[in-house]
This record gives sequence, structure tokens and C-alpha cells, in this order.
Amino acid sequence: TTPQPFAAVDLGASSGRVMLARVGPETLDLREVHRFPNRPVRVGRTLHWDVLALYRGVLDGLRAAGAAAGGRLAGVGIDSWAVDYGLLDESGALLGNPVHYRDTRTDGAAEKVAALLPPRELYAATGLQHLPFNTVYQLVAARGTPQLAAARRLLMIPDLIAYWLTGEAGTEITNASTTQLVDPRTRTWSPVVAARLGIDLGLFPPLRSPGDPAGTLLPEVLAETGLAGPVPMTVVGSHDTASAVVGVPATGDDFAYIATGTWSLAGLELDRPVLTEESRAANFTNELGVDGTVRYLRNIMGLWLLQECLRAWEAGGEPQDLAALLAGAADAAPLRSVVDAGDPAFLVPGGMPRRIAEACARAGLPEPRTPVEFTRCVLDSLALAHRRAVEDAQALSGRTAGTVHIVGGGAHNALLCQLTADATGLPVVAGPAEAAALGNALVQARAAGVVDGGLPRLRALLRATQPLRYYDPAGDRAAWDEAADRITGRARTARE
Ligand code: LFR
Repeated sequence: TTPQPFAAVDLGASSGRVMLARVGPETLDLREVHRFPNRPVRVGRTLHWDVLALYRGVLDGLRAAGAAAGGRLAGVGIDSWAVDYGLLDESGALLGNPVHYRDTRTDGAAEKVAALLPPRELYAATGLQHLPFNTVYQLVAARGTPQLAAARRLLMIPDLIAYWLTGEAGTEITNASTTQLVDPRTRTWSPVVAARLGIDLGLFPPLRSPGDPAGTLLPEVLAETGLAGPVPMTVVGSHDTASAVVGVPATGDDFAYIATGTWSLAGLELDRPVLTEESRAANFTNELGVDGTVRYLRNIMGLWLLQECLRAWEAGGEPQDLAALLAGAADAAPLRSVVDAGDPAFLVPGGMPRRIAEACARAGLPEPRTPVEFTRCVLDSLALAHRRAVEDAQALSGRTAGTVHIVGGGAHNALLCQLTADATGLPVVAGPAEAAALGNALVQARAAGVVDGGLPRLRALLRATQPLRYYDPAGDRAAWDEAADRITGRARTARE
């Protein structure tokens, strides 16, 4: 059988891309056909996503994918970051631009939610880690606004784009699980949580699962993109992290994964959620994965820390070359200055070098001064946070991990991969960097009958076709242990 062409749309917080995957029973070839920036826009006080620019990028990308595939696509799937949404009025028109999860409108919302439903109960019912921007906090923050009052429908970002492409509305389950309104045991809405928080579940169109059909591209979309119809859309793990975990090239189940990009999402794949009080205290999440799995993980600030430093240096008239910084950081003194990369204080944009330096000073550590020192500080801190998440996930779930897989953009960052191996004391397998797009394409190809089997079979295809890099733990164990203790102690004091 000849390989079939699938377009995987993957929208990240800093860029969107459309990839063309040619998939056959034994082949998987991925190529980027279009990449476009995702630049949030502040209007007044509110930070928005520029969702029409993203949609235009998707259309341009589908046109490029079609051109590269000879005008015909076997399918389209879309994934993006989680938690954010657009509101539609009665006619299906979008009511305002979706608000960015890093917007500060959710300040104080957690207290309001806690007054309605204590955090322990909320965790026992949904298994979701506390992130200040979870959809429930956004909805509580939006309460009383004319926009929410006028809304007849709520669509998560990938579901919104899919609605524009096909005219059909649904709520994809892996992404729905990040709203904090889903019970991970039943994998459906929790009416109790919604009722206690006064959230109308009727706003959400029906739930659907990866592999389900998602309609066909509208005639206007075919005209815009030059594609020959019909082009089916398939529901994929529309939360990018869910697709990225499909794209982890693991064998067996003795592994941890770290999906790195703007965030580091570090944890384990489980077949049932862990809803204990210890798990809540450790801020682990039970997001839903593809094929009935649970993504048991913790959010870590990720390469956002470095991206924001780069942005600050550029704005200050001292733009830096990333490759040179990484080369310098590899030779810089290790573990000199470290911060808690899980600290939500780093969530909002702006002034990152200063905030990192202040955090070091508060901990009695030397403040980084040069861009190279900041880079080393960020990477050491991320490696420590990776170690902590991998260890905690095992302790809390009773499962073990003999290997750490790093997928996503950070898989290209050799220093980060090596430091993660050193910090965890475990072998690291790095790649694929485009795990989310690959997971997206594989779920489509399986639904189309091009490949068959469960996640192990899809992962075997990844191992056979994608270049991977291997890092063995090295470095000074005692120094990592000591730094880890210091950070853990500090995080504990901060929580108390
Ligand atoms: C990664 C990600 C994370 C989610 C964050 C916000 O791109 O989807 O999984 O916590 O973005 O949506």
C-alpha cells in the first residue's frame, strides 16, 4: 500500500505549524510545510490570542500541505495548547478574541472557587493539578461579563478551529480534561463540580474522542486552500501534550516522559488516575490521554524561562544568539545558581532575567550576571525540576521508570537532555522533536485504517522511522543530590 498524506496542525504558544505526514503500515515520513508565529496581543489590560491570524496560518498551511501532496489529503487533525476557549453566540459567531491563559484576569479566582468547592474535593473529583489558569478559574473570572451572558456555546481552541473548518462542533476529551470539569474515572463531565461552581455544561458541545470522525472540510475551506474534496477531519488528542505522549517512542511501560517546549510536562502514562491527597499536595495532574490512558504529570515552567530572557535581552538592545549561549552554558560552572522551575511566580511575561536573579538572591545563591550564566541557571533548574517530577510521579503512583523520554522542541537541546540524564541518573532518549504532530498524524492514520493496533504499535513505528539520540547519566551525582535537596526544601518552605 502506498503511504497516505495526512495534515497535522499543531498550534503551540509561540508558533503554529502544519506538517505533512505520509503514513503507511511501515512508513512514517513527516515534513513541515508551513510555520507561522503565534503572537499574543494585549488590548487594554487583556492579553488575547490572535485567533484569526492563527486560522489564517492554518488555511495557508493546508494549502501548502495540499500542494506538497498533489492536491489531495487523506485527512486533517488539529491539536493546540489546552485550557483556553472561544465563546460563540446563538448564530455561531465568535464573541471576542479568546483570552490568553497567561492573562492576569484569573488573579483571585482560585479563592472564589475554593469558597464554592474546597480544593481537596475539587481534586478528588477531577484529579487536576492547580494551575491558576485552568478553564474553571477563567470561567469564574469571566462571570457576570456581558460576553459570557451572551454565550450559547464554548469551544476549546482546537475545537473552535475545527468548527470553522467543518461547521461541526464537538468537545475533544483529552483537552476537555484540562478544564477541571471532567471526572478522570468516568471520562465524562462531572455534573457535581459544574453545579457547585455554577458553570453551565450546556455550553459545551458533545464530548468526542481521538479517532472519532470530525466532519469534512467546508466548500469555502476547499476553495481557500485549493484542496480537492472530500477531505475528512479526524478527532485526535487535541491537547498538544496528549498527542505528544502518543509520539513518545517508548517500549513497554517502564518509562517516564518529558514533553518539552514552552512548558516541560513531566510524568508517567497510567491506566487509571491517582486521586490521593498526597498527589494533590504534590500538584500532580491526571489529564486524559489517548486510548483510555491517564497523563499523570506536573507542569514545569520549561523553556519559557529562556524564551523570556531572550525576549528581554532583545528588547534591551542586546539580542543573543541561542546556539552561542548554549555552547557557553555547557562550559559554565554547574549548579551555581538554581531556581524552582515549578514556581508559578514565573508564569506571567516580562522582566524574566531580573525575576530569576531575585529568586537566586532570595535563596542565598549567586545571581547570574551574563546571558551565559542565566542560560546555565535555567537549564540546571529545569533538569532539577525534571528529576523531581520523575521521582515524585513514581513514588505517588507506585510505578517505576527505567528510562526518560524527552520529546518536543527541547529534544534538540543537547545540554538540557544531558543535564536531565545527569540529574535523574537515568538514560534519556531524546526525540522526536515533533512528537505532537506525529501523535496527531498517527491517530488519524489509524482511524483511516492505514495502521492498526494500540499505542505500542504506533510507538514501534516511531522507533523504526524517527531519528533518536541517547544520553547516559554522567556528572557529579552528589552535587545533583545536594542541589535537589536544596530546591525541594525551598519549595516546601514556600508552600508552608
Ligand atoms: C503545552 C500545554 C500544557 C498546558 C499549557 C497551557 O503546550 O498544552 O500541557 O498546561 O500548554 O495550555
